[in-house]
Amino acid sequence: MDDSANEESAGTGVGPSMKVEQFLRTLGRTASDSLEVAEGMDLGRVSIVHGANADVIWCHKDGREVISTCHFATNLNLRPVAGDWVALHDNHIVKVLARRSALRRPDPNQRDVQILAANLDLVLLVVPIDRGLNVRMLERFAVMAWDSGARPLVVLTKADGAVDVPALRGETELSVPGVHILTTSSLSGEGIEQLRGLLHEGITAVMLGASGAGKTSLLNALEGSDETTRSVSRSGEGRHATTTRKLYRLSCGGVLLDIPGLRLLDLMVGQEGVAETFSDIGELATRCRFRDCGHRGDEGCAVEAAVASGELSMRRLENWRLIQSEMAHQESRRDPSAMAAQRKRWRANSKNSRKR
Ligand SMILES: Nc1nc2c(ncn2[C@@H]2O[C@H](COP(=O)(O)OP(=O)(O)OP(=O)(O)O)[C@@H](O)[C@H]2O)c(=O)[nH]1
Ligand SMILES: [Mg+2]
Ligand SMILES: [Zn+2]
Repeated sequence: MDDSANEESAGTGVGPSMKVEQFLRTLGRTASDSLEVAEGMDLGRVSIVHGANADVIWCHKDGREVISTCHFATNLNLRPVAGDWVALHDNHIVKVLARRSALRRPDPNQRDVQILAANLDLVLLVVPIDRGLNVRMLERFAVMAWDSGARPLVVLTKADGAVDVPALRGETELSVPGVHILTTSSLSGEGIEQLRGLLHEGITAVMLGASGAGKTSLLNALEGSDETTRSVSRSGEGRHATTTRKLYRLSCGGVLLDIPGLRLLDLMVGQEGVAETFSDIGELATRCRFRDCGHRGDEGCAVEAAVASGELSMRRLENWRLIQSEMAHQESRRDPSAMAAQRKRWRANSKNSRKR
């Protein structure tokens, strides 16, 4: 902590650095965040990145709130993304502070991963239910959310156009066990107040969902704002789809990041996220005869027995298998030793299938 802050807390009344503290809380700083910047620097939060510049929200020592367009060098410690906390000096980002959570996807062009948003507490899995529920997509979003290090929350949108909401909620519960579910409509306002209640001060949330899922509409419903939303044409090509990742400070106290819709293949899969999302399969697997059971025709497999008895749906097991193989593929692109391990697994699998 710098000296001026010490002096401030020893003094009386609300001084400038107290104001800075209050301001940082409205930017989503939590009690557990230790966000220290060097003497002479300011602490800010990235709202939006465009090219080699980022809009950063910060607060002058005198308590004035500022949004500056700041330049960052390509050799900065990390490439800033929306939600990052940064140290500023003279309209330059000098450092990106360590992230406590981050939403990632495989980089479309490179072998690396791309960070979509940083320092999150909640990942809203925004899934429309006006044309039924896309369970496959929901499960993948959940995996990605758990992997980010933040907590997932399902937001079922367009409830005004849904036929059987209780049944859809039931299906959702089975797909993402243990995750809280909200049903909303940006049209009728259903569920918006509850969502506001969850997005209070100290919470940073990001909306994860397919294009056209209703993310920007949710933001507008929460804020009474009029950010342009996608108008979906019959061909499915909507105008005004969100194209940038941007941070908004909500009147209910929280911070919300709106990001462009993702496609199925954009999704990142990691071990932990799969374990959390498919905890029911993990639980069943403890009862398989062999500890390394592949749940694919193995003897004494409790997972497949559960499918046979109707306890677990075949669809869910199939999606789990698909995600497993993609995970292996993504890992192998990043790490040559994983590639070797994967080949070993493939060989084992083909042996198993020959046995069958
Ligand atoms: N009936 C109904 N339509 C909705 C609701 N929410 C959004 N829509 C419509 O769905 C379309 C897509 O909404 P957006 O909010 O732009 O979707 P988005 O998820 O932000 O899409 P991208 O920015 O492309 O990722 C628009 O035509 C909205 O009017 C809702 O609650 N009910
Ligand atoms: Mg949008
Ligand atoms: Zn098994």
